[in-house]
Amino acid sequence: MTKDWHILGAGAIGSLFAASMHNAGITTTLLCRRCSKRDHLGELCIERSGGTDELSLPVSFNDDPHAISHLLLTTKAYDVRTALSDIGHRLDHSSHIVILVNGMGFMEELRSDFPDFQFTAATTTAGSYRLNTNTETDQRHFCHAGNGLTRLGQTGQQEPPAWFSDWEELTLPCTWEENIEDCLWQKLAVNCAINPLSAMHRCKNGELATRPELSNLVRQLCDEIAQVSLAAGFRETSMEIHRLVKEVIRDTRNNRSSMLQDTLARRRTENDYISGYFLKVARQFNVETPANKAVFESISRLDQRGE
Ligand code: KPL
Repeated sequence: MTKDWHILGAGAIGSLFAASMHNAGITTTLLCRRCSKRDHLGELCIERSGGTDELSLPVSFNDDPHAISHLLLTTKAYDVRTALSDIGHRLDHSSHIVILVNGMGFMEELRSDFPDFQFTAATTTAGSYRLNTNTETDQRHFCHAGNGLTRLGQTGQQEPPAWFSDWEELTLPCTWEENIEDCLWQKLAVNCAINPLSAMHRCKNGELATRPELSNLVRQLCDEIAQVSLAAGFRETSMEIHRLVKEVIRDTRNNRSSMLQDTLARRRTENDYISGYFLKVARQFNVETPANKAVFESISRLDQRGE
């Protein structure tokens, strides 16, 4: 058993896992770029239907020299590379690094930047969002909206490593996946169909099913996603994408997608690592994807204007 994890990127998902690890008796330290040097504890408040968790976790600063044995990284997709290089001096080939980030494309970047490091990819359907919008303060206040399922894996590693026993103790359900690439692609595919449309139309996920003009667009996106998935060898996603997207829209009907939350907060979106990555794969296999290209370009324009 490991019992010692650092969390880099304690936003909505990172904080949820930090709280869950702490509650499971794991020594959990928040890595901090922004909080003030005077504070040595990170205050977390997580509301859920069964009650509220208020925790104070130890904080470590990126420039601290101490080695990190186990790291969970939960930043935005476009921050992954810089975030990891900021603490690169605290990691080595024996560190275990779990990357739980929306989108795809950054693992390739990390493997080329840090060829000796051991990376585990993860994807989650757990729901959490920030309740206080002032990210400049050290206070972190979130709503835990659903447990979902968190899937972890390493290409070519069928059996879970010893440290995975820590994750099995969490109240958040976690599984080790033999074929994590399929899971990552499936999540990407669902995000491609939901996130850009919900952000462009500033609507909750459920409206993508109830407004006929939007449900037609969802269908067009899914048709293209099915073709690219088949060409890229993701047969199950290709067969299931229409059903999957309908289910996620139904199950998250009252949620604002992460991309809509980013645009409402005038933050950069993860468009390049969601639809952008998808379009790259489509080009590789010479599949035409005009609907996905159009939504990618709309969100890029929003990103450029900072809207
Ligand atoms: O993962 C999501 C996101 O918002 O990024 C979905 C599944 C679309 C739920 O909102």
